[in-house]
Amino acid sequence: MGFFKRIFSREKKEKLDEGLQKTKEGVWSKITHAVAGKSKVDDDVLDNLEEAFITSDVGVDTTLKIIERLQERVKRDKYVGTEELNELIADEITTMIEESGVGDNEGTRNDFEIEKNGNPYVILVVGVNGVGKTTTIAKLANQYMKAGNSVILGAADTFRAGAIEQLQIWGDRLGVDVIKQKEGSDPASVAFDTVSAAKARGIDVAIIDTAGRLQTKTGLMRELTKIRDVMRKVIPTTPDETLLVLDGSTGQNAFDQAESFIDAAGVDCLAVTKLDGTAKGGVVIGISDQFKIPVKYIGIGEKVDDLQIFRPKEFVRSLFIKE
Ligand SMILES: Nc1nc2c(ncn2[C@@H]2O[C@H](COP(=O)(O)OP(=O)(O)OP(=O)(O)O)[C@@H](O)[C@H]2O)c(=O)[nH]1
Ligand SMILES: [Mg+2]
Repeated sequence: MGFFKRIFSREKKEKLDEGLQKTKEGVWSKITHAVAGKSKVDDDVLDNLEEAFITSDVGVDTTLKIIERLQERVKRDKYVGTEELNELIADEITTMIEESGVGDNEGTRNDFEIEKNGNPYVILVVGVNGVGKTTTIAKLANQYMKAGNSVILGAADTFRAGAIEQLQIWGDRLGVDVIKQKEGSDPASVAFDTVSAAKARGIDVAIIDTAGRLQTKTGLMRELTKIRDVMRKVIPTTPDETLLVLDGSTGQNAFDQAESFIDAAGVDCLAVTKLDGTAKGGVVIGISDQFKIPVKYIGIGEKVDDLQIFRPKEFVRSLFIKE
């Protein structure tokens, strides 16, 4: 058991390292630049680091918090050599995220295991256009199935042409049923059908796709409330998760989206996608620190296996520590 777990973890770590490659390269070169010619962490180094974090999309507020923590640490430890800096940074950022009380998915939940109580575990997936909602749904379905759960999908993006078919293709590929109606039909009605079908068939997990919507369109944000209200006619406590998907490669835009959706749509947790192929992965650190809801999943590629549970320590070490 322990042996397999170790192998699995190593595989996951390799995938994470690979997915974060571009962000890592950016972060390393900026840190190397920040400490150039210095043997000791002093105010100059900290100033340069501040700039390095801000330009790595960590965000101003979170950067200032990190610098403050590093300052205190340097004061406490008296002499801190620049060769220890990366360890120190990784340490302080991990602790900061863990102290925020929302980032620690470790221990609080096992990978894709759910408590079975007779009702399906329902996930409502929301976000702006093109962030990776539908792909994330396929990835989640895949992982939940691998963990031994039955899954059903709901095609409540009835708005975009081809959206229902896109989900159906994933459904066929994964071997899961997709509940759907005609294009243009009421998304709340599809959500209702999906939760009803999941309950009637004794399915473990129901994941509902929704149309991309801009956080600035109040009518569309209200539609999400309606979808939830209608689902609750089947199971009053549903959905178990309203998952907001954010495109990590958009950096600061992802922040703005999170802010508005959390206010308007009762979001419970976040998925940050497309962390592969971008140097803006630092955004996950800022998002974990700034919002009171957790980043639960990260997307590091287009394939069904390219999704991981976000674990602050692993993530931060992957970014800052060369191993
Ligand atoms: N590289 C990479 N690409 C991703 C990731 N997640 C999604 N994508 C790609 O992003 C594009 C959009 O993904 P969708 O899942 O269709 O996004 P969506 O939010 O459902 O889009 P709409 O339904 O149009 O709002 C696709 O080309 C996906 O393959 C990821 O983690 N990494
Ligand atoms: Mg979609």
